[in-house]
Amino acid sequence: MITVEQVAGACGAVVHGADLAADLDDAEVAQIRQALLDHQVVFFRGQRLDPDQQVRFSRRLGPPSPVPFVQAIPEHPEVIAVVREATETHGYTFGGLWHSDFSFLPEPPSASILHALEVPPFGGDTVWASQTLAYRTLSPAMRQMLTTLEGVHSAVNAYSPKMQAVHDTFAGMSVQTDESATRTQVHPAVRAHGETGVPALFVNAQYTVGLCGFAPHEARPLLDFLAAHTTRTELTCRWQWRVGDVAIWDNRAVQHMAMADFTGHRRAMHRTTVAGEAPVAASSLT
Ligand SMILES: O=C(O)CCC(=O)C(=O)O
Repeated sequence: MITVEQVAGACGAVVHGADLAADLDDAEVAQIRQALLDHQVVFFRGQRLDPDQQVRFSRRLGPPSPVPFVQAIPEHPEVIAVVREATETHGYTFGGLWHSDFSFLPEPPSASILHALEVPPFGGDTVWASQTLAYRTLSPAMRQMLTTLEGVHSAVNAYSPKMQAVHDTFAGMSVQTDESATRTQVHPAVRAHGETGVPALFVNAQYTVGLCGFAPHEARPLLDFLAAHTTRTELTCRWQWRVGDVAIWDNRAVQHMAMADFTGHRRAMHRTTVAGEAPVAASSLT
C-alpha cells in the first residue's frame, strides 16, 4: 500500500510502499503522480533501479525530454550520470546553482528523476524550493506586476563554449558546450501549472538572463530580488541522500540546487528527464 509522509512545510514528501523497479499498476502510478502534484518533490527510499528500469519507470510519467549538452551514459540515451569524483577539488558541482531544469528550452521538462548510486559520507544534499509558495508569498502589487512580465532564458552561462573549461574539470561527467547555448527563449515570469493551473514563479538564477522590454540595468535588480525571494529557507525542503534513494521533482513548481560540500568523496546519480509543455502565463492575481 502506498502512503505519503510530508517532510517539510513548503514541499517534499516521502512515498512509502512503492517498488519503482517493479511493474507498477496504473493505480500506483496515479498515486505517485498525485503525490508529486501535491508535494512538488517526492522521495523513495531503498530502490534498486538499473538504467533500463529507471527509463521504464520514467516513461510511466511521460515521454523523455531532450537533454542537451550533457552526454548520456553508454547505450542509454535517456539517462545521464550526475557524478562528482573524489579527486575533484574545485568548488563546482553539476546543478550547484538554483535552477529549474533546462528552462531555456521552448518546452522545459516537466519532471526529473534522480537515483542515488553512491553518496558521500557527509554533504551532497539537494535542496528544492516551492515556486508556487514563492508566488503566493509576494504582495498583491508585486504579483500583479510579475504576471505581466516575461523572462528571457538562456543556457549561455552554463553551456556556451566559454564554459567548456569549467566542464572539463568535471572528471565524472562529459558535457559538450556549443554556440546553440547562446540562444534565448522567452517564458512567462509566472506560469500556470500545466496540470493544476496553480501559478508559480518561473525565473531562476542559472538560466534567466533578462526580462523582456527591460534594459539590463533595470532587469538586474529585479532578477536579484527574485533570486533571493524564490530560494528563501521557508520555501525549501532539503534531502540527505542514502544509496538507493530516488527523488522526483516537478520543474514547473520547484527550483533546486545540489550542495557542493563533499569535497574528497565520490557522489554518483543517474537522472532521467520527462518532457514538459510550453509554459503558459498565469492570469493576473490568481
Ligand atoms: O545532483 C543533484 O543533487 C541535483 C543535480 C541537478 O541539479 C540536476 O540534475 O538538475
